[in-house]
Amino acid sequence: MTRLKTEDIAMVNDQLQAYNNSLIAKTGYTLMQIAAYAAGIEEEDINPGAYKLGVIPLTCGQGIISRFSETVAGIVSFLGFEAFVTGETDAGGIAEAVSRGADVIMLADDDRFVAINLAAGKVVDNGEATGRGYVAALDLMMGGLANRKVLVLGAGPVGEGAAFTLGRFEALIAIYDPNLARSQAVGAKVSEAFDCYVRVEDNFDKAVLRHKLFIDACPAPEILDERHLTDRTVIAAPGIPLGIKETCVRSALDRLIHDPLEIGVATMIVDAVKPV
Ligand code: PYL
Repeated sequence: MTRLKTEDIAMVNDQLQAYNNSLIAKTGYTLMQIAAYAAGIEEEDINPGAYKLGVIPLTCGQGIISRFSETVAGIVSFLGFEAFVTGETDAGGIAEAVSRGADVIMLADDDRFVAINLAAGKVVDNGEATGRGYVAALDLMMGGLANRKVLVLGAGPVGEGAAFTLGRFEALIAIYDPNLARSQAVGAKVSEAFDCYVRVEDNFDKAVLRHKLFIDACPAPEILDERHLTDRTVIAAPGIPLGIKETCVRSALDRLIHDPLEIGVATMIVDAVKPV
C-alpha cells in the first residue's frame, strides 16, 4: 500500500462538491449513492445524521500524515454523518472517541486503515472497501458489468476486493499481478466464491491489449500508456500513484474514476453502519 503524502490529500475537503459533481457526470450517481450501491443497499436505507464518527490519528510507524484524519472526517461529514478528529492520538484518542459518544471509529497505521462499528463489533478494511467501491462505480458508469470483460491489475487487498465485487456483478474477470502466485490465489478464491471462471493473466501487455475495462489496483505509477489506451478504455484507478502515464491522463479523463481517498472512505463508513 503506497503511503499518502499531505499534498495528495490537502485539497480533497475543499473540492468534495466538485468531485461529487464529477462522479454524477461520469456515473450518474453521487458519492453516497456509489457507497450505498457498493454496500448492497439503497441510499435511503441509511440515516447518516444518526451516527457519530471519531477519527483517531496514530503516531506509530512513520507517524501522522498531516491532514489525513481531517480529510477522512471531512469526507464522512460531506456524506451527512457527524464526524470529529480526536485531540488525543493513539490509545488516548480511542478513549476520547468513545467518551465523546462515537458510534464508529476510524484509524490508520502504516499497514491497515479500518472503520470499526463499536456496538456491532464490525470492522471494515479500507483496501477491500476501496476495491468494492471502485467496482461499484464502474458498474454504475457502464450500466452493469455482467458478462463484460474486466481486468484487475494488482492482487493485493484492493485488487482482491475489486475481484470479489466483479464476481458479485457477474463480470468476466481477469486478474494480473507481477506475482503470479498472488493472482492465482485471488483467482481461485473468487472462482470458488462465485462458481465462475477467473482468467489469471501472466503477461501484462497481452492482458491489457485484450481489455477495455480496468481496475488499476497496482501501486506502480504510469503502467498504462498510449499503447494500451483507446477511446473506449475505461479505468477505475483507486489511490495514489495513478497508474496512467501523465501524457495520457487528459485524453482519458472523462473515462477515468480516480481519487486518493474519497470512494474508499465513503464505502467504509456506509458499510460500517449499514443495517445487518
Ligand atoms: C489509507 C491510505 C490509502 C492509501 N495509502 C494508505 C496510507 O497512506 N496509509 C498510511 C496512513 C497513516 C496515517 C497516520 C495518521 O495520520 O494517523 N498513522
